[in-house]
Amino acid sequence: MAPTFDDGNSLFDFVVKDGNGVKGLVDSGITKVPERFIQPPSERIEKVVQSSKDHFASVPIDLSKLDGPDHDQVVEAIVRAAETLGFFQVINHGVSFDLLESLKNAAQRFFAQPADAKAVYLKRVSPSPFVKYGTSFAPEQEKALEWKDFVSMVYTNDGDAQQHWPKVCKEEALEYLKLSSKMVRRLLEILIGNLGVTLDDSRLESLIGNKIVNMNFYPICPNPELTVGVGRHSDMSILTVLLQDNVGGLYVKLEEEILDGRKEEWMEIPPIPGALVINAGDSLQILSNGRYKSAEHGVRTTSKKSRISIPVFNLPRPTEKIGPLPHVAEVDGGAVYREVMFQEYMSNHVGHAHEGKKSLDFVKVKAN
Ligand SMILES: O=C(O)CCC(=O)C(=O)O
Repeated sequence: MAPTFDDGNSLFDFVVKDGNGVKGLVDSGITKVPERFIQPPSERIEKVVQSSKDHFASVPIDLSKLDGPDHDQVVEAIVRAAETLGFFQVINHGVSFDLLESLKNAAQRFFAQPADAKAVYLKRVSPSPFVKYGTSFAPEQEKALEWKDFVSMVYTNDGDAQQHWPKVCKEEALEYLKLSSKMVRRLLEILIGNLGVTLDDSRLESLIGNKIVNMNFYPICPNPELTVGVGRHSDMSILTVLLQDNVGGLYVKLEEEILDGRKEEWMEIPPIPGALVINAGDSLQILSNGRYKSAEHGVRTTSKKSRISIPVFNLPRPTEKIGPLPHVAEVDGGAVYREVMFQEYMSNHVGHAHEGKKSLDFVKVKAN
């Protein structure tokens, strides 16, 4: 029989503090979503549109063509996607289909473990500062919890990853991180080059040298219309790479310029076998003085099937200063963001519940 939670606190303890997660809740046999997970209507991802068949959200960019006669068109497609939607999908990205499959299986293995095996990585008890298991984004700060469990693995070096990351998924996660990093470096060079700027190797590496692999698990949800898997937010990264399974649920919010006066709309980034999803993060928006769009996105839940996604966040190193590139700010007639040390930006971002692109306000230059 499903457990009864007498009050919100015992539910919170069961899901968050004891590490049973949303998966534990669903496995216990609940038939309706507890109050604590019900999102106010303004936070639900409701007005959704399909991307048309020829839209770059659903037509992947073939990165192998960067080495052939279509090089310029591919560069243009990457730039256009980063300037408008902030999202695109890629194939021939250097991560094999087999590895992508193994990676999804590895994530399934992690979450299929009993709660006790996962709970050793809960925030306050994890044996390693590099591994954290949890649920939702900032449970203590959130009025309504997100319908998601996750494990987060920070990369420092191979030795630390081999020693500290969970055995059931570390090999696949590490390989994925390494192979996708080569592609990220190439994409970054293209995007920075398009701004008319050349950065040396060490600066480029510092901008994406802080890497985190997450594995997300979204259990089936009895009332998907009331919940979110992930609330609307933007990433702190320069670029995020994401593998999703075939369930679907990732949506990007269309920016006002695209909507042309229409009300808020969300476009699905549909699953494409073998493709990886790329999105621009806040750091890239800041660096480009707002020319590239850090995409506001979120995840819907479903009652049909659980879902897996595996993002790699390619972030600036903690002591790296991020601010608009001087050349771009000069051409644009001024910087719209102030410069900060990335760790300051990160502390502000992780200290708050998801709230769209609000984290960018932290560095926005106020108009006089
Ligand atoms: O699961 C997804 O598709 C997106 C995940 C995400 O936005 C995140 O982990 O920040």
